[in-house]
Amino acid sequence: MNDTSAVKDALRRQQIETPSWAYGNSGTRFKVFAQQGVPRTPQEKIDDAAQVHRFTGVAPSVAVHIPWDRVDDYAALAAHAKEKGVRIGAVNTNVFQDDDYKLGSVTNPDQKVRRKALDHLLECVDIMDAVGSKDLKLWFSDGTNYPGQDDIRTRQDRMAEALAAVYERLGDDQRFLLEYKLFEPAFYMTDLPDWGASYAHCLKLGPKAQVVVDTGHHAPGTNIEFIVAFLLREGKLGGFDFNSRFYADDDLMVGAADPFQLFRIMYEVVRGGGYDPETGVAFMLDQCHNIEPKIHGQIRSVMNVQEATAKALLVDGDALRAAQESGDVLGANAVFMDAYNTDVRPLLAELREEMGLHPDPVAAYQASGYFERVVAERKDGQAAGWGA
Ligand code: AOS
Ligand code: ZN
Ligand code: ZN
Repeated sequence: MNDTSAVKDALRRQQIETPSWAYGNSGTRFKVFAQQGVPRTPQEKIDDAAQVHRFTGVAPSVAVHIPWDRVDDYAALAAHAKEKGVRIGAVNTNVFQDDDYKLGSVTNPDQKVRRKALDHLLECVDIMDAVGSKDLKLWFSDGTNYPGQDDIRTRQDRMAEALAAVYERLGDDQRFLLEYKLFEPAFYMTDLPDWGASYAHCLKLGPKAQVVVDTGHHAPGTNIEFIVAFLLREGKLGGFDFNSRFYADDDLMVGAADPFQLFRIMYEVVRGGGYDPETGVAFMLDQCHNIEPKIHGQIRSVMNVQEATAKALLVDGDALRAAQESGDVLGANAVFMDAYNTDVRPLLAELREEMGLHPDPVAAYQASGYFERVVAERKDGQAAGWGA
């Protein structure tokens, strides 16, 4: 796409979901650093997410995490989001933070634990109904630490059984997004370690089961854009959990470690027809801000995704195809790199002004006084969930 106004139109339609847990205190297993002005309630996390949307114009939804965002009245929580100008997006399940899950959740050898985990997943579908969410995000920490600890194949049977039960419970306009992760917290064997395993389970279940690609969950050197291209072609790419990975699942700001990789991923999204919100590919952030300010970090992350997207949209498709078809290896690569090397910041600043926004979302947020206000108002902010 070369025409600037078409690129801007596409960018105007982009929707990037921020996670409620990005606004709470977070850290490593060594230390959670408490920050000032951090939300005390799920409602306040939504308020912060609304600020990201207010200044970027492209972050209209916020993912919730159960039980971290547990409330008595979910319909009221959805109404609160609406009042603040955003909506609740994916409902994230949590079957990893309970003593019972030491040996796994849905793959646990103990039937009672498996039942408890499944009940939680089904309860999350009830919550989806109440808040009007279409996406259930499933991530399992299940796996083993020692060879022989449990039977790998039987655990796959248990996984399949649980996924089938969740699938059955989904409404017509709901789906689940199945995440995979190479390792951590299990270190010898993970029950859903890669996209192939997630894909195979989803394929068996049907169209309401799709794969989510967390950019931090791969072995070093993995060609993530290949995975994206493959899943899109099969109609199985449900969405992304964007973040940056330096060593393992660092969950740092998307675009920080490897902006070129993010561009390559976004190019495959655009190329594969997964860009428009109607196609159902969810662009979610899965990040935490342990040492940096959180709302500011989310705004920067949204901007990083926007920049990579703008560059991907700028790839001259005709020139690229011509070079590819004539076997012009370096010509094709040059077309690709031209787009990547374009400074898209002026275009995005212009777009924001056209959208009635300040051209510099970070500066506008900092000048708004929101942070100072919440620092004064909120004492004893809530931990995001980890190490609380
Ligand atoms: C865990 O590593 C995954 O990335 C999940 O998406 C997880 O649910 C999320 O990080 C919130 O805990
Ligand atoms: Zn994730
Ligand atoms: Zn992760």
